[in-house]
Amino acid sequence: MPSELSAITQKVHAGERLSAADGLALLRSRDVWTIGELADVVRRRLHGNVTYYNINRHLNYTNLCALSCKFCAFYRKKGEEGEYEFSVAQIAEQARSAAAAGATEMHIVGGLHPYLPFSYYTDMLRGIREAAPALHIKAFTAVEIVHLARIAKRPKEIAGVLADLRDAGLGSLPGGGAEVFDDRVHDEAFKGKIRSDMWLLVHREAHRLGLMSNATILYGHIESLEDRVRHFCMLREAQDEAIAQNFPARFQTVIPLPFIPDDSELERLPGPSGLDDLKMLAVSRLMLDNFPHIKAFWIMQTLPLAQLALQCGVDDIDGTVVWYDITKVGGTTTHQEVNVATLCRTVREAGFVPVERDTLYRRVVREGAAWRVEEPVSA
Ligand code: V47
Repeated sequence: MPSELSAITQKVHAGERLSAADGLALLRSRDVWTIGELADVVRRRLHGNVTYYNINRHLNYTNLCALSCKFCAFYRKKGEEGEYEFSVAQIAEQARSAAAAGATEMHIVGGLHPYLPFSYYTDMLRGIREAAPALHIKAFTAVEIVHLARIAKRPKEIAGVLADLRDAGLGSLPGGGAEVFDDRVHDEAFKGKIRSDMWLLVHREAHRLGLMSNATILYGHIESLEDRVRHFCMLREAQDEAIAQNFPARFQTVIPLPFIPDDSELERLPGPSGLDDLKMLAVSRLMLDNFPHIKAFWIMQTLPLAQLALQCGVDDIDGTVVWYDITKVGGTTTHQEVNVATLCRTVREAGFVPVERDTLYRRVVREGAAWRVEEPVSA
């Protein structure tokens, strides 16, 4: 084994926290098998041989966006070909059909729409609640929450706006919009978006209110390895704080997102390689020792690579998805679906036991068309 990883190996086996320097050494190393094995040690300590999946639906309610992030191929401007926004009735109908097909979660995010009023968002949540009462609504990235606070004319009241959304039916926050917590990268690739301090503040307020959330890191574009490590450390500190303050909720999962260059302003870049993907998932597991779960989002990593990632620290393969517009197969295809049988086969082939979870990582038990949840299956 290369000596550079020996000290880290000892720390992992002793259950010690890795430093930023360790994180950088891991990301710089080409020894992906050792890194994967170490991450597997941690994931088995936490989850044994279980791998989680869920039956969900993604919904991107509009692609109209006030921002023009260079890495993003999803946004459209008013009047541009392909722009859309769904009505509350259309969204409620999608929720009804998702619930009828057995989904337990609806994951909803969209662009920062320049004209829709705040009531559209609360009506959307209430509409889904009415159409599909059992469906968990995981919606709105921190960037959207800040946008909603602005259009509600309460820009300083993030907690109040989150409470209104929660009262209308919001169940948790997804992890999107974090990108990479670095001001240089921010100003170059997603200027106009909130910075790391606001992203973390929104999640802190959510946790204080009892709303669980996730976190992402978008890698493989113009960020450095040091930026990635700093991002991990900032997330880890934020979770330490949520734990120390005994907030009623905290981060559940980190989802490393490989940059997909197609059709974006940064499409000259190659995007990360498969080895980089595996390493990022494994290093996420190793660095984020206070995050219960590491999720591979097969839409972005592809299902075959997500399967391999299960042996490199990943314990969650996300869901059936069905429709996804933010990154598209071949630049155009929004129908991106995998059925439960395929998800389970993928997990079993990798040597793990598939367990259906709900958004809060409770085991889902199905009896015919009905489902219920059991006690939490993990910390
Ligand atoms: O916020 C945008 C990213 C995110 C690109 O919380 C891109 O469970 C790669 O956050 N290449 C949305 N990524 C996805 C997301 C997510 C996915 C699955 C589960 C969860 C969860 C969250 O996708 C955006 C942005 O960071 N993104 N464009 C791109 N070209």
